[in-house]
Amino acid sequence: MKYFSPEAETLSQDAVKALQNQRLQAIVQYVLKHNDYYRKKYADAGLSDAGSVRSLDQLPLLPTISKEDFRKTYPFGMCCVPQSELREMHQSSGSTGTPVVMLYTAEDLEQWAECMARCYVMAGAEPGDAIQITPSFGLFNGGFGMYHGARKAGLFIVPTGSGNTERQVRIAKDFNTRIFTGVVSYAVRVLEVMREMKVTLPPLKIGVFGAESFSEGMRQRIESELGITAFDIYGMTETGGVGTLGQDCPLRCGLHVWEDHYIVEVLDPATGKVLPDGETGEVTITSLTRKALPVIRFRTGDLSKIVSREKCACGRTHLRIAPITGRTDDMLIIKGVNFFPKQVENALLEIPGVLTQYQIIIEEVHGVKDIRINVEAEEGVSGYMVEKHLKERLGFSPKGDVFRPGTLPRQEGKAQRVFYKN
Ligand code: DLL
Repeated sequence: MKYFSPEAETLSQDAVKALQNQRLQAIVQYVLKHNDYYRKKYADAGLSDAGSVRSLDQLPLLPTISKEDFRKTYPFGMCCVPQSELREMHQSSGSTGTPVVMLYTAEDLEQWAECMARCYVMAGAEPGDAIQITPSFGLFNGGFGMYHGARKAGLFIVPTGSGNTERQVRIAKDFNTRIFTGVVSYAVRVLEVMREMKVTLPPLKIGVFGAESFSEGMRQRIESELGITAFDIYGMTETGGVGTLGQDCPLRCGLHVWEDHYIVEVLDPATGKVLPDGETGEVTITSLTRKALPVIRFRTGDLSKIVSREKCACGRTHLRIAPITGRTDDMLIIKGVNFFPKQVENALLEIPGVLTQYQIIIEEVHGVKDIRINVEAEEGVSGYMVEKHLKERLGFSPKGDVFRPGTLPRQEGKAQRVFYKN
C-alpha cells in the first residue's frame, strides 16, 4: 500500500487550493457562529466582517492566536460544540502552569486517525504490522493519537506506553515489532538498553519519531544502530495532536503537510508578516476540518520554512516544510553567537565515540552568559576534543565535560537538554 487516502494525498495543487478556499470560508463562519471568544477577538481587531473571508489571500487579514489564547480560555472557552458532543481531550503543560487543552468530537477523532494513518502508510506500514506505541497513554496526545491512527490503518497494536525500557525491548522481540514509535529521546533510550541487553530485533523496519527537534546526526545514529528507517512525524496538541501536520516520506525531502486539513503560513516572528517560501519563520496553522476546537492562524512557536509546493516524486502533492529547526523561544545567544540546541547536537554527534546523551548548561559567570556541554562518550574521547570540534562547527568555545555511558540523567518524555545555572 502506497497511500492511505490516494485521492486526497495526490489531489492536484489547484484542487488543493480550491478545497482550502472553500474550507477556509466555512471554518471562519463556523467559529464566528459557535464561539464567543473568536467572535470577540475578531470584533476587537476591528473585523466586523471577518465572515466574509473567502480565500487564502485574505487569510492574513485575520488576527493570529497563540498558546496564550488557549490558556486564557481554559478549559472550554474556545470550544465550538456543546459538551455532549465531546468524546476525548488531551492537554500539554507549559511553563506557566495553565495547560493547553484540545477537545475532540467523534468526527475530530476520525480526522486525527486519518492523518495518522496517512503518516504510517507513508512510512511503509502494511496492515497487520506490529506497531509498538511507546508514548504514554494519558493526557499527552502522543500515545492515543498513535493508537487511533494504528486502528484506522489496520495495524497490530502493541500499546506499551512509556517506561520499563527492558520490558519494551523484550516485548518488541516477542511480538515482532516492525514499527517502533515514540518521542525521539525515548527511542534513543530504548536503543541504549538494547545495546546493554545485546538484543537485535530483526523485523524492526520503521521508526516513527517526533515531539522534539532532532538533528540529522541523531537520525543517522538511530537508523544505523537500529537498522531502521526513521521518519520525522509532526503535530501538536493545538492542531489536534501527533501526525495531524504530517511527516516526511521515504525520499526525505521535507515534511508533507496534510493540506486538505490544514493551511500553513510561515510568519516573521518579529513582525507577524507572512514570509515568502524558502524563508525560515514561525509555522502558523489554520485547521480546516476540526469541529470541537478549530484553530485559525495559530502561531506554533516552531521554526521552519516551506521547501516546496511541487509534487514530490513519491506522488504526494501537498506542500512540504523543512524539519523543525527549533522554537522561537529556544534560540540561545552566547557571547554574541546565536544557535539552537539542535545545532549543538549535530556537531556533537559528528565526533566519533560521542553518544546520544548530552546537556547544554548555561551559566552566568560575572554577569556574562557562558556555556558548558556535558556529553556521554566512549573511552578515548576527551573534553578537549569536544571543545575543539564545537569551536570549529559553531564558532564558540564551550567547556566540554565527558561522562561515561549511562551516567547522565534520562527522562521518559521529551528530553530536557538545556539547563540554566546561576
Ligand atoms: O509533541 C505531539 C507529538 C507526539 C509529535 C509524538 C510527534 C510524536 P505537544 O506535546 O503539544 O505535542 O508538543 C508540540 O512539540 O510545537 C514542536 O515544538 C514539538 N514537536 C512535535 N513534533 C516535532 C517534530 C506533541 N517532528 C511541540 N520535530 C511542537 C520537532 C516537534 N519538534
